[in-house]
Amino acid sequence: AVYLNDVSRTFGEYLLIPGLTTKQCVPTNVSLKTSLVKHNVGDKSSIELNIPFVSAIMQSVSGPELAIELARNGGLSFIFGSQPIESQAEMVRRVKKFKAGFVTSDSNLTPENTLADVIDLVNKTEHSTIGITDDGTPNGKLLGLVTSRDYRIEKDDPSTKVKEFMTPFAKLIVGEVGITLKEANQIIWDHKLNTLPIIDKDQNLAYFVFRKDYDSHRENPNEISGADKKLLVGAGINTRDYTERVPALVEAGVDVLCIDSSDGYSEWQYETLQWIKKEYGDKVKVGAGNVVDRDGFLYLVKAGADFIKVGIGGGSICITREQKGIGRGQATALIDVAQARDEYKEQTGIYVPICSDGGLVHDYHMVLALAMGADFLMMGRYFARFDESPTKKLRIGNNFVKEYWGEGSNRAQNWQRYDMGGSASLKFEEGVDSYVPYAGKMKDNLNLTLGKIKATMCSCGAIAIPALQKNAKITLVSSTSIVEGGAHDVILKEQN
Ligand code: MZP
Repeated sequence: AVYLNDVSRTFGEYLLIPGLTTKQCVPTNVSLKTSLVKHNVGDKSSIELNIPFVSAIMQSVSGPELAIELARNGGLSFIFGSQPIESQAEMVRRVKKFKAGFVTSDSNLTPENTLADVIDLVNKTEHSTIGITDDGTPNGKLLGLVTSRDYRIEKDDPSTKVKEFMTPFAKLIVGEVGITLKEANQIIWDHKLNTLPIIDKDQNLAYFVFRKDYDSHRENPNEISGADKKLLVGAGINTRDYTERVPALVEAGVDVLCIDSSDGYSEWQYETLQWIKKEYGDKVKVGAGNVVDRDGFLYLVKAGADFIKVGIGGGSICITREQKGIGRGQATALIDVAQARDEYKEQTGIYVPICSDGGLVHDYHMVLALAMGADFLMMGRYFARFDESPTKKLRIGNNFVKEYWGEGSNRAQNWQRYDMGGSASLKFEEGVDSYVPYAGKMKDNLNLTLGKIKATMCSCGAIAIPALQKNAKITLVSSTSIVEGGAHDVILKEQN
């Protein structure tokens, strides 16, 4: 046997040491953008996420409702694969069909409306404008505005209206269609305008942001916000039926696939990756895993994986370590794989993103995982607690809970995830069926979590994930210093 000398450690055994917080290091300046799939060093990844969160490939987590909400918030879900091919493809289609039309405060549109509905409303409504931003949020870059037709000045028809609306502020933003809606609305408010023309010099087009009701926009310069954009969605696959499942998912419009297995260092995964790359070349992106060391990482990268998922036995519902005695502390696994990834990058000029999967309990664990080299994080328990997860909400005593079961539990019957090439059934359970405390809407929880992550990153002196990965200082903690880190030696007042 080969003995590894490093102890298997997990996130709770580490802390971050603050770096210099410069004046630019404020939470509003922090970008959580991250690469999802491999790319050449210096290039952008062809799929980027605005927040480094993906939801677990699990029946009790990643259905279409959660996928839509997470994508709208800048992350991505992998629709669970432990279901018939057609129903999984239908879930993917439901997410891709969703078009967000965010609208002025004075209309009745909801995010379910299509672009056609938005245009229809704009044409019917006097002086109404709907913005479209690149990420679906008011803070995204403005891609265009749907305005009532009269006010759109076409190339061949330079109407006098342009001149009428030309104000000093128009000059201010000539050629800057890339300002945000928030900024546009702020200019309207600051300069007490009724209308703000935005001129796209290249296109010779003028767009107008209208303030229909001055006072109602007073408090909230985000009122005109916009998006119409297809949402990103992923899907889990297995190493058994991929020749049928992958084409169906691709046909449904899936953006990225991930081979879902508790132990991904296998020839089954190698073959699956090779088949996908042979059939689709680089058009279909696929992640693989899970692995916990450099050997597993290099093997799957060689087979063509676009990202690698790290983690065995750390999931909150997972009993693989107890049942099979395999696994590795999540922090140690991540540090080892991240090192292999960095060496691979030096040797080849290719950056392969890694995903830390499972075992994240506290929000600060997420920052530690990113600092240790993860590019994005997969979570099950975290998302299972929200309204949008597909499971039942129940009342137990005075508390509300939601159901959360592992893919290795008898309930999920996902034998493919634990398949060692034998017969088609689950031999023994590797996961439990459980409850998690109900936590309300995803959006509210995400805002709090992301706020904490940004604040911690500022303490570390980093306003972007790559800078955190490069510069974070991480220390091991002793068990006595963990005690020191909580409230101690005081008598806590009772909380009502
Ligand atoms: P967590 O976020 O709940 O701690 O962990 C979620 C992860 O646990 C999943 O992404 C998956 O890798 C893993 N998982 C899912 N089901 C089981 C199981 O039944 C499991 N053992 O380990």
